[in-house]
Amino acid sequence: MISRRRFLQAGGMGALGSALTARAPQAAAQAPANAKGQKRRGHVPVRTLNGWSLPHVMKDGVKEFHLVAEEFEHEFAPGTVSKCWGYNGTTPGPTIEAVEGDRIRILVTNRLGEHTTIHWHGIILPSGMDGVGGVSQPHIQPGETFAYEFTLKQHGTHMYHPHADEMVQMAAGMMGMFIIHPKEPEPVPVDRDYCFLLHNWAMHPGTYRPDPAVMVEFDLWTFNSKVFPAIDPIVARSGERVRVRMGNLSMWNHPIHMHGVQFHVTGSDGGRWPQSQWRSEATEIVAVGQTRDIEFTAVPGDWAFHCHMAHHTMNAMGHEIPNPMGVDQTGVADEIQKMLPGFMPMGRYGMAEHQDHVDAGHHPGPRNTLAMMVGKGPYGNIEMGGMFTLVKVRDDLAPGDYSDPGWYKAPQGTVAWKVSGDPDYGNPPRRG
Ligand SMILES: [Cu+2]
Repeated sequence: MISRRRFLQAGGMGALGSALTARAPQAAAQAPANAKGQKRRGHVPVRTLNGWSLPHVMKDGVKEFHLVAEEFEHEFAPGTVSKCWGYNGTTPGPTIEAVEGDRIRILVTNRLGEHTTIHWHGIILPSGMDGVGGVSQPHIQPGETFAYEFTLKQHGTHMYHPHADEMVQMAAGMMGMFIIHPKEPEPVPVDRDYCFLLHNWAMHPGTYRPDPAVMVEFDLWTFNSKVFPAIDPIVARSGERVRVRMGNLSMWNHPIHMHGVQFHVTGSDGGRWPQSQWRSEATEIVAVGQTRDIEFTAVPGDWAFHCHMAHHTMNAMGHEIPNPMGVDQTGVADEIQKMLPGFMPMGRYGMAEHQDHVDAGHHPGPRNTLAMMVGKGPYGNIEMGGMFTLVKVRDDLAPGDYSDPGWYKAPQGTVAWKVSGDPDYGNPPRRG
């Protein structure tokens, strides 16, 4: 109950928190209350950023899902489309949601030009249902439909992906999340439950298909196959308890960083951890093949939420360019302009000017290729791309409202202000 009271107080609801604490632990164990003191049974459905959950049908007490592996056109953000592979028309495929103890059947139809399988990553099941082509089953040939059927014996944040020509099929976008809710209500319930997958893509500038042979120099870094500014915001009402579940099926580890709070790392493939194992962090590495759940109490504002690898918050860029930092290019620019009339020298003082040049049309760039840094906020260019979104928390948001509330209006006196325009202002100490 201690941490429960702490989170309610952090949300400015101290009085309510004390009242709840006083109201006997056994009631809480039966039907946990949420931040607004309402009793709740069962779980909150997960909210897949830019995605969806797969509906099922009940057949003889079995929850039956149907995934279709296929190719389609996918948009990473307005301005870049690609032929991708995924499930049921989307990358990532739809999130599968079920409850611990469920018997489930998943039909998998292969509409690709080559064979496939699906591996249920982190899920405890019979060996023959594990989906490793050639080991646990024959491959699913083009046109065939296979059934996987097993009983869910655990809860947690899991994933699914092919285990056949993996390098190609995952590079093309085949993956999804598999969320198993616990059978019993959670002792510390959450009000909002988000999930997404981390991935990387070798979408070389000017091309329309991911290159599966690339191992290091990727061009696009995505949350659920979208890049900033096309990634949905994580929206919450002040004081709500928010969980964000992340899975990584890319080829890099991603230190995911959130501004404005110390979140708790509360779970993984191993389910929700005992509260004694929760850790306070500001950045959590989600390693390749891992899942991590973080939870926090929503604090009003617009808060950046991103991978902390700086290149992973950029869109397509040339990786093998000479370093122009500190180089006076004025003489050279005249010469180059004779051959390339649109050429503009850039990067002497840094790269922030890149966004202004692109916005002004000076750098049209290759076809079907997003600018490296994009986005406009209330105070100017955001200069981000890739794995970046915002946590948007407002006092007046209705419970269950996930729509983008626009930009935060900071209370007067709470925004950093300009003191001087003189570079020699003041007397800052310098060592030595
Ligand atoms: Cu990263």
